[in-house]
Amino acid sequence: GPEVVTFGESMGLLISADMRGLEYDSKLEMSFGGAESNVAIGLARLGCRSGWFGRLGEDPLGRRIHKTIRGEGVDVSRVSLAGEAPTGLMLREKAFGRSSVYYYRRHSAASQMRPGDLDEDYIASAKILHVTGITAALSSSSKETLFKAVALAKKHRTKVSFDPNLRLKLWNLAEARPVLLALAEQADYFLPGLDELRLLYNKEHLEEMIPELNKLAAVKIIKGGDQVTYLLEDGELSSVPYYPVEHVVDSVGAGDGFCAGFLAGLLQGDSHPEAIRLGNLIGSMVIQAPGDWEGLPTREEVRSKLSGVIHIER
Ligand code: KDG
Repeated sequence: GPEVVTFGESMGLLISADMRGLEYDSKLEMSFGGAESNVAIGLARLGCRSGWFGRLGEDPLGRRIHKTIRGEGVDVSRVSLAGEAPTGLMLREKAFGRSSVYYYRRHSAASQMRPGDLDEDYIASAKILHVTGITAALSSSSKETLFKAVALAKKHRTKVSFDPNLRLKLWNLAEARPVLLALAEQADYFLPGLDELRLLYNKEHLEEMIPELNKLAAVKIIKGGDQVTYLLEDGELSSVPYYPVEHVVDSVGAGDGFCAGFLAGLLQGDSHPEAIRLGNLIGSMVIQAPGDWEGLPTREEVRSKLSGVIHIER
């Protein structure tokens, strides 16, 4: 089975490229997104065995998403195309240069995920379970499913990688904070953005948050520092510099690209700093192409980019 399994909601995505946005545009581009399937696709492109599962509607969007993720080499054997609810949808615009997203996902198929959907052996046989906080925001049953999946992973000593992915359009900070912190306490790898930590700990500077963060058993990897990713492990804070990016095309999905690179690094036995460096590289490459996952690089693209400096030998 897959080395890394992940699950969550993936949705159709309609994008307005018109600079005045959805209110005026008359033609939209079609794709799909989902933080967890973005990571699964990134891992597959780097040559890792990844699996993604979740509930999709028995509808054109659901079938399209299912086939595309499978076509990327991700194991989708545990995906269920449920009939009773539609696949979720997002609309995105870049009106006047600012990227905004509008969700049409309430009561979607994914929100009806329940703990009974989980395949214990599938999680038990993986090395890593990657999950994000979005799944806890969808519904009480999907939140229960997330906590159950984490419990199953810990029971079978499958490592838990947790990206809080705080989406304030889905729930408010008062609801999200206790749930995300409870998940962080159970993670082996906690992958927040610095801005997310500012909201979760209600503090401005990373130094002020260190005492709280040190209480977490997880290896803490903090994205979105000033041109660096921080590593906080056993009370030691260090940082790994970003790769310079000349032109950012689309920063959505950067965090998922980072996670894919970091997890791929772990799977090939990299040290934490080296795995973070690979995460920084993948993140820097995915934002130089449009789409949430379309720009995720293959192993070959990484190798040629680095002219053989980092070997991704499987
Ligand atoms: O990280 C990018 C994801 O957020 C995007 O692909 C869609 O999962 C998504 C969400 O809930 O915004």
